Amino acid sequence: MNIYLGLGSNLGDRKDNIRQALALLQKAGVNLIRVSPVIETPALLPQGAPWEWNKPYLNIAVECDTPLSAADLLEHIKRIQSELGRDSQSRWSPRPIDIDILLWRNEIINTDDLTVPHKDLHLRHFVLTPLIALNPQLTIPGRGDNTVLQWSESLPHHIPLWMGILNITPDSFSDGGTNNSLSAATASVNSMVDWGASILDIGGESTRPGAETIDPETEWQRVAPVIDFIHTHYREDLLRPQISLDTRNPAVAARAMERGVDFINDVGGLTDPAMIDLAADNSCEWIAMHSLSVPADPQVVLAADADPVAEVNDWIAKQMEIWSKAGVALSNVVIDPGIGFGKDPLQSLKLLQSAHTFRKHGLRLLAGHSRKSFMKQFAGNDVHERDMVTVGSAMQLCQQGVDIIRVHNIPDHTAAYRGWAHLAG
Ligand code: A4P
Ligand code: MG
Repeated sequence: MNIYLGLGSNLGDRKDNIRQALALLQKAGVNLIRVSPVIETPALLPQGAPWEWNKPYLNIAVECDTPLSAADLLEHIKRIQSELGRDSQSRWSPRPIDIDILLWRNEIINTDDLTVPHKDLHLRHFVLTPLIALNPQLTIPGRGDNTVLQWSESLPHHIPLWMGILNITPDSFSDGGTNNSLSAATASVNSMVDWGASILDIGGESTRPGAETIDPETEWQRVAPVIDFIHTHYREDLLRPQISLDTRNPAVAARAMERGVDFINDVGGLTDPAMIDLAADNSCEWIAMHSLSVPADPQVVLAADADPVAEVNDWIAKQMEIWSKAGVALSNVVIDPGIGFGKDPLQSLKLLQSAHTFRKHGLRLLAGHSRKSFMKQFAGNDVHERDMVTVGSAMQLCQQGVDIIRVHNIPDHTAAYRGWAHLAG
């Protein structure tokens, strides 16, 4: 096990403070292995704090290594915090930067200056969400066998990561031309990141009911420029967004991994043997979606009297055995129950209502319910209305502990979440 640090900022240019702190840690001899997505969370405040302190934090976790001792690293941390303007001595007052040592390999450290593992990490959403994104199966030395994912289940809700949907299909853009599509896509990338998306899900093949299948080369030509744009634009940024490629095609997935994507969002459910081989041979993360047919075929659905929750749970258990045998690291797999893929609207609704049950397998969970037809009896086709229904459902999914929520409209979700989270505790 490596070393894990937690960084938080709720004063000034919060993202830039975290970037600067990471750069200064590197200069001090810390080798950054992986940086988690950035999350925004309400401030955890001491009793009786002035109301002006209630400023949301940005938090991340980093996996790293260093030849420094823990005591020496703490000295560097104190120096870096003061270099970045941390001066107040008041406990938990707003700060440009806070750096905590969360985990130090498998060690337990208890000195006057240092308590590692950090004393409250198993109780804090804003630490658990970034750690789960790095490795959901991390355990906390001295606290038994529970993984960070299991610790998060004991809390009343879980902070999700927002995944923004970016469809690079001809009918997604009214003007349709290649250059216009790329400039529209790159503008969407930048605004989604600014609004708080951690992951961008790029899709070159439509899987909606009635969609035509396309050849792998056409699919690749659609998505590659957007992947390249994100790489170029965020090359120097330690807080870059993660890239997910929405594909069920092994040839496209392989090319995307060579280009450097973080996730393959496989609507084929990681069932194609060629996909399983790729997942076993790479450290890329994999979203495995349950489906009965892709593109979604309204005629191919679970039996009317089937229990969709039991069906998906059985499928997950069966697939986990197959993946393990094939050498896929289960900590890299994220489960998606596949809303609308082989389920009628009521079955899809049932899956969303019971989403938390899928997390019992120890894997992360993604929900992709945005604007889908499960809402057709209680929402019209107007995009704004569908977005509002999507937002309302998403807040309940936060309550259930869903790890990644895949949506079209990022600003509506991050704003609604900010309100919901301040009351959720
Ligand atoms: N110390 C002991 N153990 C550690 C450790 N594992 N890592 C000592 C770092 N330092 C450790 O810490 C005070 C002293 O704790 C250090 O000098 C060191 O000797 P500090 O960072 O200077 O002060 P602090 O942060 O005000 O106190 P503390 O107890 O570390 O608080 P936390 O746990 O850092 O909580 N809300 C949100 N949403 N997000 C946040 O990140 N952070 C805090 C601070 C409160 N609310 C928050 C967040
Ligand atoms: Mg601290």
